[in-house]
Amino acid sequence: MVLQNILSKKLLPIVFLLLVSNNISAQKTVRYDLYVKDTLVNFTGKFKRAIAVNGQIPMPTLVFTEGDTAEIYVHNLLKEETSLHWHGLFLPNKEDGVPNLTQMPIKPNTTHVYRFPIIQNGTHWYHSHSGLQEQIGMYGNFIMLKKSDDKTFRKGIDDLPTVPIVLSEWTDLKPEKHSQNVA
Ligand SMILES: [Cu+2]
Repeated sequence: MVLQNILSKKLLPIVFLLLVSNNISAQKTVRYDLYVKDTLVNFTGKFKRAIAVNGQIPMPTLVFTEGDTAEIYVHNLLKEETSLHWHGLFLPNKEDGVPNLTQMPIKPNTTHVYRFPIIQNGTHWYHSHSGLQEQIGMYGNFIMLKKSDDKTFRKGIDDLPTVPIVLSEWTDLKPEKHSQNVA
């Protein structure tokens, strides 16, 4: 009798709530960990400072499907602040990655988590929004695939294998100096 009471009055609403919340969050959370670190590159015969993320330039290609939740952990291993801006994405303002405007800068040796729903599809890119870090390596592809039940999904086209390509340039000049030269 006591057990039955607990079940009916206390547990059942909880079980019901769990079922409901499970349905709401049925979509996938896709997590990436990005380690931002100083590196040296040699594209011209001289070693120059650059910034690599997970050891690579451009930064890793991030792939999601519309409807996913993006969860991106940014581990700042630099000796300076950083930030990441998701170019052309529809997202809550606080996830937009503009330091001192939509968030505080990511301080050295700290981790910041960007979390936002993917509500569009297409090939975009992401980049640092701090100083001129983008110019020395912090740019990468950001791909949002269509859902397979999307009304506009073209079988045989949207499911073809794709290879993302980033075209970029390098100068041995410090970007701060370079921008003064062209300004
Ligand atoms: Cu941008």
